[in-house]
Amino acid sequence: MKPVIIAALIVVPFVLFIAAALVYQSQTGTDIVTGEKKGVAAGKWGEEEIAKIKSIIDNPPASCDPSYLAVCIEQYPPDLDCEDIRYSNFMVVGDDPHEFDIDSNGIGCEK
Ligand SMILES: [Ca+2]
Repeated sequence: MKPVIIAALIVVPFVLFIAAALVYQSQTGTDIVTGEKKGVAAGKWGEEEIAKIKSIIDNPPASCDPSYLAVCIEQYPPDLDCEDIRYSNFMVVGDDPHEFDIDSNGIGCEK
C-alpha cells in the first residue's frame, strides 16, 4: 500500500471522530473529555444573566407604550431614542411618540 493511502486510513477516521464528538458536545452540552455539563445544559445561570434579570425586576418600565407591538417601551415622556432601548426592528402602530419609525414604514429602530 502506498504511504498516502495508509495516512488517509489513519487521518480520515480521526477527523470523523472529532467531528462526531463536536456535534455530540454541541447537541448535549456535555464536555466530551470530562463528561461535565456546560452552559445551559448545566442548568446554571451566569452572573451576567442574573444581573440582567435583577435590573429588569428593579427598574420595570412605568408602562408599555401601545404604539410599539410585542415589545415594552416606556411611554413618552421621557423622549427615548433607539440607543436608549434594547429592541430593534419592532412593529410600530399609532402615534409613535418616540419617533422610532422616522420613515413611517411601520418598523421601528431598523437595523
Ligand atoms: Ca422605519
